[in-house]
Amino acid sequence: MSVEELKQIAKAMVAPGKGILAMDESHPTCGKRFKALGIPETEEMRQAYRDMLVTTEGLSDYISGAILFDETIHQTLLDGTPFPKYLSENGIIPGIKVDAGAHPLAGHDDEKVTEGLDGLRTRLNEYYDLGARFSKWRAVITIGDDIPSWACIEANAHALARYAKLSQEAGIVPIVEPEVLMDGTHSIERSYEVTELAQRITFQHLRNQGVLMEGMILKPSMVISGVSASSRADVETVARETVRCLMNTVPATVPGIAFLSGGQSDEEASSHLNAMHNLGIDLPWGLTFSYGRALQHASMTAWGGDSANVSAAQKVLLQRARSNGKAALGDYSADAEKAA
Ligand code: 5MM
Repeated sequence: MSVEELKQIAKAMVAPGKGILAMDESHPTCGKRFKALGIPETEEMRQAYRDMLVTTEGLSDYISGAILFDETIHQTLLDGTPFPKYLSENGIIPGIKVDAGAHPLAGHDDEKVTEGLDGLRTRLNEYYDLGARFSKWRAVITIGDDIPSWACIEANAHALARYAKLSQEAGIVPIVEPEVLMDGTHSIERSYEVTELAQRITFQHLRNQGVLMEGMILKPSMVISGVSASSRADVETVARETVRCLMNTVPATVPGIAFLSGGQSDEEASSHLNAMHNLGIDLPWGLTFSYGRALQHASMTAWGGDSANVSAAQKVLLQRARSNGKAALGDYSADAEKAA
């Protein structure tokens, strides 16, 4: 695949008013979400659930791409159509999570490094043949009294850069996801400090490995107060600080930035993105969403593992996708969503 094709795919992933559906939960994460709703944690249920998500009529009006898990990219829909084939025939670019999860970082209690580089070149070529045109790798950075350590930031940035270059070599657009967790009591100022550092060092490593800026997407967390902080910054402040951070770290040649929701409520995730588009700042890159929970949670709850609820659950998913699509244009209103 040519550089031009990588650029085109990256651009299509962040087309105006569209974002990415993160439906790449590993078995433990998917199991946790199913268990909380009393849904059996089986392969058949994961297939039925993800079939429900992707067959939502009109989804491609707001969703440009879907990130799949290894199991899903090898699975078929209930009617026998392979997931990647169905997605691309229905206007949604298939993507794939390629990391092997965050594991304890040696010598650094409470910190993690994402693994999965061994054999990655071969896996990427296989995923390309299965139809994947973008990939995703998530690094996890925790804020605490004495963390993150330099070792954690460096190790994760290096792995992200190696992964990104391997993806581009395989003709696949990498989504680079350095997630700074919301867990904790930290202030928004501390969130800014850590997020800016993580992004800055990640881009240093991306450049060191020769990653093509025009052929990648950044998937960051927002600059936001810790979920257990005694007082939490308001929507306007989160939007302003997040954009200020990105302006300081992300080259203007990167075509797009697609946020994770990270445990924010549905309304918060949409309101923050919406506010970023109403700051009166001319943004050099596309700015959109790549939400997992903030797109899926309400829909999964409505579905509850019962095929009788498919159409109700799809309605909920479409509403969340539409709201976030509007937020990506600065046109979202929480009140209008409630009324709908
Ligand atoms: C959908 O969840 C993704 C996979 O997580 P695990 O590897 O832990 O199972 C996750 O990477 C997700 O893509 C991002 O965190 C964004 O999801 P949220 O829910 O934070 O928007």
